[in-house]
Amino acid sequence: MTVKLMQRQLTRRQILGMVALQGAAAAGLTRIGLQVASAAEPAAVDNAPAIVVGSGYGGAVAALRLGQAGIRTLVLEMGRLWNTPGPDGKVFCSTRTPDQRSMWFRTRTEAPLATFLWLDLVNQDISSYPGVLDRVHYDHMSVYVGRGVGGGSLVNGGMAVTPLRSYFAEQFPTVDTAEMYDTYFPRARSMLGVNTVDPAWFESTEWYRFTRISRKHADNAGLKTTFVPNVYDFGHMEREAAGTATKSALAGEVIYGNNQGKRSLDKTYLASALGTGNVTLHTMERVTSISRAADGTYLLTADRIDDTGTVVETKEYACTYLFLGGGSIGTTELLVRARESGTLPRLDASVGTGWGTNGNVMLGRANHVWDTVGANQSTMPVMGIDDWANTANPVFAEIAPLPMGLEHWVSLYLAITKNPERASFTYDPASGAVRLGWSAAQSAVSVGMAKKLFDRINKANATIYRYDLFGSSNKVFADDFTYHPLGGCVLGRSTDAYGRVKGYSRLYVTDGSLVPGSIGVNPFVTITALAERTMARVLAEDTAP
Ligand code: FAE
Repeated sequence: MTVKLMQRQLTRRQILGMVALQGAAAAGLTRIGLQVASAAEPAAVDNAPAIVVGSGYGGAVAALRLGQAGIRTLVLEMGRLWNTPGPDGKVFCSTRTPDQRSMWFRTRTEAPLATFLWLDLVNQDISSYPGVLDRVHYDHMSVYVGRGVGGGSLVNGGMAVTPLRSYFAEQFPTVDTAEMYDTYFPRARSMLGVNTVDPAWFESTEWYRFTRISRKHADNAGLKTTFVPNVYDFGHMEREAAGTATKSALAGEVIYGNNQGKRSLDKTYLASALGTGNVTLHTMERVTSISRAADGTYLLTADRIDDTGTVVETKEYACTYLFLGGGSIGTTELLVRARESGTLPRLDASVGTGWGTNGNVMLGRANHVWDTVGANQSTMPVMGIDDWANTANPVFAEIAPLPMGLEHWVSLYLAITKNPERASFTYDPASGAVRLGWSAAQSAVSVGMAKKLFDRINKANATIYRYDLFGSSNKVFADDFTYHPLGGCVLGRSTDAYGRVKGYSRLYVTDGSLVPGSIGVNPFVTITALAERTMARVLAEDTAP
C-alpha cells in the first residue's frame, strides 16, 4: 500500500501510531510510544495507571479505549514488533520457504498440514528465533497462536465472521444481544477494516477456483454456502492479481505473516492506541506472575527475553487497573497459576474451566481429475459451508486454501463443529506448569460431526477423503490442533457480565478466554466486540475519579 493510499484510509491518530511503530522498529527498540518516535526519552512507565497484558484483539481494544480516555497505559507483549525487513527485504517469510521468522523458538516448522502424498515435504529446519507463529503443545491438543505486536491478527486467515445471533445468545445468555448486534459488532467490524470480496471478481478469478469447486460440491449435496467477510484488503488483492501490487495473499503468505494487504491490529487498533500518546508498548516481555499489594495495586513480574530466548532482565510493574489480553491460554494460565500459587487466592473456582476448541477439525477431500482446484490459490478464505441450522449435526466449514503452486486436486476445509466437550486447566506446583486436560476422546466428538457432513459431500460427488496430508498414519481428520482456543475465564462465570474478574476489583479479562469454548464461526470479531463492550462499561463506571 502506498503512503498516499494509507493516508486516505487511516486516521491521523493511526498515522501517528504507525510512525511510532516504524521509528521503534528502525531503532531496534522494544519500548514503543509516541515519545520514542520523536526521539525523546520516554517517561518512566513501570508504574502505569493501567497495564494491558498481550496485544491481540482483546489487548488492542483495551489499549485503544484506555488511551482515548486519557489513561496512561502500558502494554506488555511477549512477542516482537513485526515491521523490520529481514535480509530478503521482507518482514515475514513465506509459507513455502519458511525461515527463523516463521515459528516461536523452534528448530523445525510445525505446519498444520504436515505431509503431501505422505511425504514430509512441508516442514523445514529453521534456526531458533522468536518467530511469529507458536504451536503450544498439551497432552492431546496443541494450540496455534500468533506471537508479536498484534497477536493472532498477524498469522490468521482474516475471516471476520459475526456469529449467528441465536447461537451468540445461547452462548452468552446474560449479554444484551440487541446492544451487541446494534453497537459492538458494527463498531468492531468498522475498526478492524472488514470488507468483502467483489462477487463478480470472485466468480472470474483463477485465485478462487478452489472455492468455487468446493461450493459446487457442497451444492451437489444440497448444502448451503455463504460468503465470509475478511480483513484482508480485497482491493489490494485484485491489484495483486492484476500485477500492479506486490503479491502477498496471492504469494502463499498467511500463517507466517502477510507482508501486504492484511489489516492486522498493528495497522488498526494498535496504531490508533499509540496515536493517542497515552499508550506505550513493551515487546519481548512475558508476564510470569500477578499479585496484589495490600493497597489494591496490582504487581506484575515480567521476563524480558532476547532473540535467543534468554531472559536478560526480570522486571516488576505496578498498576491500578489490570487488563488481561493474553488470549485464551495466555490469560487462563496466568490466572490459574495466580490462584493456585496463592498470589490471587480469591479467584473463582471456575477460572481454568470451560475451555474448548471451537470444535475445530481440518480435513482434505480428493477431487476428480476434471475438478481442478488451480495451481494459483489466494490464502484468504472467503466462503463457508453453512450447515449450522442442522440441529442434528451443526457444522460451519471454512473452505480453506492449499496454495502449493501446483494443481493437487485437494479441497481443504477447517470445520467448526458444535462440540459440547469442555476441558479444564490444572496447576502442577512442582514445575509451576499449567496443563490442559483435553482428551483424544473429546476431539473424536468433533471428528464425528465433521465426518457426517463430509461423508454427505463425498457421497453426492463420488469422491473420497485425502489420507496423505496429516502424517504417515493415513489420518483423515486433523483433530489434534485448534486455531480457535476459547474459554478458561468464561464471561458471567469467572467474571461478572462485563469481564470484571470475580474476587478482585479493577482486574479485567478482554480476550478469547471469555468465550465458553464455542462460538460457531471464526472468533476474532466476537472477541473484539465483547472487548469493546467491556471497555465501554468499565470506562463509564470504574475509572471515574
Ligand atoms: P491473541 O490474539 O492470541 O493475543 C494474545 C497476545 O498476548 C499474543 O500476542 C501473545 O503473544 C500475548 N501474550 C500471551 N501471554 C502473554 C504473557 N504472559 N505476557 C505477555 N504477552 C502475552 O488473543 N480467527 C478468526 O476469527 N478468523 C480467522 O480467519 C482465523 N484464522 C486463524 C488462523 C490461524 C493460523 C490462527 C493461529 C488463528 C486463527 N484465528 C482466526 C483465531 C484468532 O486469531 C484468535 O481467535 C484471536 O487471535 C484471539 O484473540 P485474543 O485477543 O484472545
